[in-house]
Amino acid sequence: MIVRLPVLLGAAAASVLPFLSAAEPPPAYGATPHPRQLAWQRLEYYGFVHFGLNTWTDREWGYGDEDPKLFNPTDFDARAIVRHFKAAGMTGMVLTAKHHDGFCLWPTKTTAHNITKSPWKGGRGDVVREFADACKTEGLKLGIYVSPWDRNHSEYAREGYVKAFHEQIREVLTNYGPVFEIWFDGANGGDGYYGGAKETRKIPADYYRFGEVVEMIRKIQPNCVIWGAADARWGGSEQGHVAYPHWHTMDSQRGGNGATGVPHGDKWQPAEGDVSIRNGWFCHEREDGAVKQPATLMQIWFDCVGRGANLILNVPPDRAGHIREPDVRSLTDFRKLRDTLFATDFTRGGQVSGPVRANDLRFSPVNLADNNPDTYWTTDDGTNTPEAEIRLTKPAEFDVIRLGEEIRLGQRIEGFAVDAWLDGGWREIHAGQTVGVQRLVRLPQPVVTDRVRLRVTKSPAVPCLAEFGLYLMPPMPKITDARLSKDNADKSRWKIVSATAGNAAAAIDGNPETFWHTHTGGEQHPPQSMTIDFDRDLTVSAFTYLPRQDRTRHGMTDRYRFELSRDGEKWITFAEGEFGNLRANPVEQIVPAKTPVSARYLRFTGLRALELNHVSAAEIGVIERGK
Ligand code: FUL
Ligand code: CA
Repeated sequence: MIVRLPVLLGAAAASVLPFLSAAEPPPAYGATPHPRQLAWQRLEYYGFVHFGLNTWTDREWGYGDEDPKLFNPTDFDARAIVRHFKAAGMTGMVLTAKHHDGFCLWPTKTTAHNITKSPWKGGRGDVVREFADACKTEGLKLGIYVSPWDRNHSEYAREGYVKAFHEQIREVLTNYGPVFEIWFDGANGGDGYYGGAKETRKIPADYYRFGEVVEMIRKIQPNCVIWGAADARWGGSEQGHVAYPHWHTMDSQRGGNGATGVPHGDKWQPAEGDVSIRNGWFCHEREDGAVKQPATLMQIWFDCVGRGANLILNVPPDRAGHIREPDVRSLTDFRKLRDTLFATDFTRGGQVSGPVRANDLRFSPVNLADNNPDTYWTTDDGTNTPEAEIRLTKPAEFDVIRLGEEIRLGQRIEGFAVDAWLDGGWREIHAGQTVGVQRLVRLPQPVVTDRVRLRVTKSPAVPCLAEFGLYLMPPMPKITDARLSKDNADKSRWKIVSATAGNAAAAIDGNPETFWHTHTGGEQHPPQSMTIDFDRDLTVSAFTYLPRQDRTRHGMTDRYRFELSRDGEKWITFAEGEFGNLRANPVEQIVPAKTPVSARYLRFTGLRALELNHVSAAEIGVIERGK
């Protein structure tokens, strides 16, 4: 039968309509979330805090030989940081208690490379404790990142380190109260300090013995979501977005692509999109001008949360221990935009009609528009592609559609469409695929109507839909391409003097899409160089390197040398070193000078390739003094 009821009648209607019978809910379909995963999927949005020795060395990946004395924030206040996150609408935060450099931000017994060796608070500080207390006071959840890869530990790649690593996990999960998520990063770069050995170490398969780790965590904190090793997965980019169509499930035998998930997979393992509000994960003051703007964050929201993944947004403190001003502004304005967008749901108060499972009003389509994720609409077995109609209280203008499935019964829907009543007929305004815990659609332009129809077009079992909302996007500033720092010096008069191979001009054409590579008639292996003439003297305060942006890592160079010359004959080495984390996050790298140097010629040399055996660069640039 078809019911026509105003939304507000809701459950009370059942008692005044005695002919309606009580029905069984549909049986669960396929894999379903564990309660800890369901609770986690509802958290939606939380912070990420990368803080540690890299904050002082201005690097993304420490080598492991950094002096713990460097860690000395002058005005660290965990509470102030957590308050910013709370004001931003976040539900929690994850702290890098140990990054790849091995430095532990808590007084661990497992290694001497820890906070007790820092002058901060006379060696009696504990950053994990301070964040745990602050989160508790402010009502946010605390998560912890403990890097498996440890470039400091002398026993890394041997049994001794595995014990220490497991013990580190035990410490952070035992001594600081509830931890909602533990993060196990997959990076294993190979080389490092390793107690002075300074070598490359390879680890055998299953080296970290995550099976044991999971077992231990379940005993200490059964509600803790294990990211990267069990309960939740990487969304496949460090840009925050996940792919669409998007599945919460994976294949228990073969895994699958984390960005898309596996359709109707047998293992529930929802995705998290991770991204930094800055270019890098650690705070580099030079990146103050490149903080992601609210419009960019909104785009990320649609491409992450709007596809069914959780968003973890990194907002790293500086050396004072503060979240920097541009970051706070962006977070605040982004929150305002979201609040404005979701303040009015035009389906509220509307009249909803559609088929109901066994005429039981618990399964009424009214549940679509009650803004309650715990109620849902479903139909009789076999009615897999039903339609529901909503008559709005008055004509409304909207351009955002929000849908959500009752995921406790599994992820089902593979196709849906939304129609609007326009000029006396139904017109399809959107056709989509998956829904999952949440699907947000932005229409190409606003629609004005007072009648909307939702059609499920493909589902292997009866759909169970919890939410359907319509909203209007507030005015949004244009997204500007921030791939290249706007401080880069003008290159229009630059010329290539020479290159050992390849089309080096592509690295100074200002176009992030074109790149120099030395894969010409076979691979020209590193080292490979190119020399640039600035056409005048520049006072160089930093170099920039933009890795190729075409999603391949061939020739991406993670070891570099920059040399400068006044006359093209006598050269000085300006900087030589390593770009950390290029593989996962190929953003523009900035190499600052200790003191600015005046020069007319620049030679860039790629010393090592991430993949294959040649050198590539999308852009080489210079930041001048005072810029
Ligand atoms: C990556 C790490 O290598 C980065 O440094 C950062 O911690 C990011 C969240 O994960 O894979
Ligand atoms: Ca280029």
